[in-house]
Amino acid sequence: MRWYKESIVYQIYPRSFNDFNGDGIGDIRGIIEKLDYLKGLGVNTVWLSPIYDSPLDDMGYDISNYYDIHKDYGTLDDFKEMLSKMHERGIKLIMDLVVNHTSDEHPWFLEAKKSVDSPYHEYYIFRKGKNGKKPNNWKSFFGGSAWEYNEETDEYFLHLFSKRQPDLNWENPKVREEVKNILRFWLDLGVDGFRCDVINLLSKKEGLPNAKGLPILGARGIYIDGPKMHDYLQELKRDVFSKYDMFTVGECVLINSKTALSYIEEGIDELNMVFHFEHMNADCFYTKWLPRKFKLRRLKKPLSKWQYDLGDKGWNSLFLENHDQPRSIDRFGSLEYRNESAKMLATYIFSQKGTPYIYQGEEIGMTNAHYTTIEQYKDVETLNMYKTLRRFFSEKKTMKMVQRASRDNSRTPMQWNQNKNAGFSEGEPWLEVNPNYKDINVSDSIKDEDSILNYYKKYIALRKKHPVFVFGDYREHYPKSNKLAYYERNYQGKKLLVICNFTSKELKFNPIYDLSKYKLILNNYQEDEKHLLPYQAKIYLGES
Ligand code: TEU
Ligand code: CA
Repeated sequence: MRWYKESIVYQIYPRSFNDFNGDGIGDIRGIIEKLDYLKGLGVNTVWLSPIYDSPLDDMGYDISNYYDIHKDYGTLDDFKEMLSKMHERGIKLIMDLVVNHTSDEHPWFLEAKKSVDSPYHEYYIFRKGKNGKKPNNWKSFFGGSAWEYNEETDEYFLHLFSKRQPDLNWENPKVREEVKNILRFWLDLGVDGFRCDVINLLSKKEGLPNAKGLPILGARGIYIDGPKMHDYLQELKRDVFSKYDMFTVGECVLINSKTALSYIEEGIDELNMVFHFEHMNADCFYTKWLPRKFKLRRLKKPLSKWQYDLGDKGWNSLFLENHDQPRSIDRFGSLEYRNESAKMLATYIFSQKGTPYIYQGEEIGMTNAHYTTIEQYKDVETLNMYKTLRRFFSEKKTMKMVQRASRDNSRTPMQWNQNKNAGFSEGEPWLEVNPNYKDINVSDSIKDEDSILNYYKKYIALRKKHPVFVFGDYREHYPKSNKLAYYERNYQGKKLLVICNFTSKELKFNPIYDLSKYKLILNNYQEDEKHLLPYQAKIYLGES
């Protein structure tokens, strides 16, 4: 099964993609309307963020029915139609699998919390308090304790995310059977794989011991990459994954390449690849809420490490954006050189070895929301963090932090054209459109030869044409430079040179190879000088 290696994935955040019926919320019919757009871009796989029934406390990452579509998005019939229209166009679909936790409105949890005698009580993780305190010191990823009191049983339940997202008890074989049934249901409908939400949190260490050291970081081996992770994944593989032509990408919190290999190494194949976040610290300390200045080395170092460590043993996933991360131009590129830096960032990340993941809007260079009041934000993490930060900082300082780090930065509606609401919706959008849609939108990008979008198209076409993009091994040059990113890829006698200027100044460099023997196959400028122009990116192809 190698098709996932040749996949170019496009992530759709359905609520903000395209609204068909004018209620201000993106929907499945809206996606169907844009399939030709995706086909034209050249992507061959779509990852759809959750569209299941949900009270939307965490915008769908809190599921109340795994077998149905949220009415905001349409019906199961709409879904089937979308899937078959994707397949007709040679586009595969991977769904989001969110099974570390459910919604607190899932019928299992509604039963579970009623009584310790309920058969569903064991579906979740309930514990008595200790001496009037919470059962242990575990922290939620969204801030505060990971325990919430449940009056009916005089116990606490565990929630590693919002208190409306109780964690499932994977120790319970019934829970694992439920998950397998969910998987089979969607696979039998024809779905081609799953992006597995926070999959490395499933196993909680027996006895639920206190985490030591820093919050969350100290949870490694306790509830991050816990002791039974391999057992659970092996079981899913044995009973489900191995029976279908599909792939999985596991979202793995705080994972390093060594642990990743223990899941994805070829031959083990518990998962096909993982998302890691080490390079997301290039402009912060472990969390976006602790910012620091962007340094290129901090981006290159972890990415190169993963390239070398996975080598030909495991497969990488390549991304700079998703629905949890602010926009990459604001973080690693330049708003002043938006066009050039967006193209450069794409060239840099997607030419490494692995499967590219493009997040909606990245291909037209969308930027952060920068709302001015907290009322404009909708994301639960943002609202929680706002409250926490406000205790320590002024309104102005807090808002600055929110503007920089909020997940809503990448969740603003997709900018299709210059019409009302950027062509996203006829109604009032659920989240405000970024006013820069007059300048940044799909329709104008299609017409402009020099647009980011047209560069993406060219790039994707090249990638499909030359197998060295997919299979070539990776070797980095000038790893210590904070200005230049330069690496080569080699495969079956072909060599690619990928050269990127991460600064707003002209940059001289020694190209190492005699470039006159290479063909310049991609360049984000018309100019081709010896030195690099601001945010210039070039790819050369030659013989090894
Ligand atoms: O995110 C997991 C995750 O690690 C988040 O805590 C992430 O670090 C955070 O969003 C950064 O701000 C996944 C989903 O991608 C996210 O949207 C969900 O909220 C979360 O799981 C819970 O399901
Ligand atoms: Ca709608």
